[in-house]
Amino acid sequence: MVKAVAVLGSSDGVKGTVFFTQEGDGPTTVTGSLSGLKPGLHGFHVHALGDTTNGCMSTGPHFNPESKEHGAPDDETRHAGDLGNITVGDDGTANFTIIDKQIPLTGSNSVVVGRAVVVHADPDDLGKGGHELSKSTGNAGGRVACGIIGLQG
Ligand SMILES: [Cu+2]
Ligand SMILES: [Zn+2]
Repeated sequence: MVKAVAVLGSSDGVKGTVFFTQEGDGPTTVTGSLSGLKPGLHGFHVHALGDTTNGCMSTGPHFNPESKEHGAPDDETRHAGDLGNITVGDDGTANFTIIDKQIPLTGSNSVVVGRAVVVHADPDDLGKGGHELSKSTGNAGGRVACGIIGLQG
């Protein structure tokens, strides 16, 4: 079992933790607990870079090792980092579990090699919104919180 974790925070009071586990070559389970967010849907992705020198802006685009278009988690065509949306309740918290086959924790496409998770201000339209950004970012708006993914013992 390989385990990883990202600790998220932002100056606007968003904070939380996202855990990743993977058994062998099986799917990766992502378990998150976040607070301080606006109620509703928020785009949630793995971004390519573990660089927060300029806050969440410097985490780069969605992790996309196969140069595909943006999509929904269950689409054939998607970025590996496209984890869809998380749902935030009226109290500003989100507790979620995502099981996904495209974000391994080992190997050449590992998401632990210095990559980051990012929570967005707005819903991810999953590539279907018809906006000019739909096929690249899901038009999910600003980056409200992020955290670098690191190995966990
Ligand atoms: Cu994103
Ligand atoms: Zn994407």
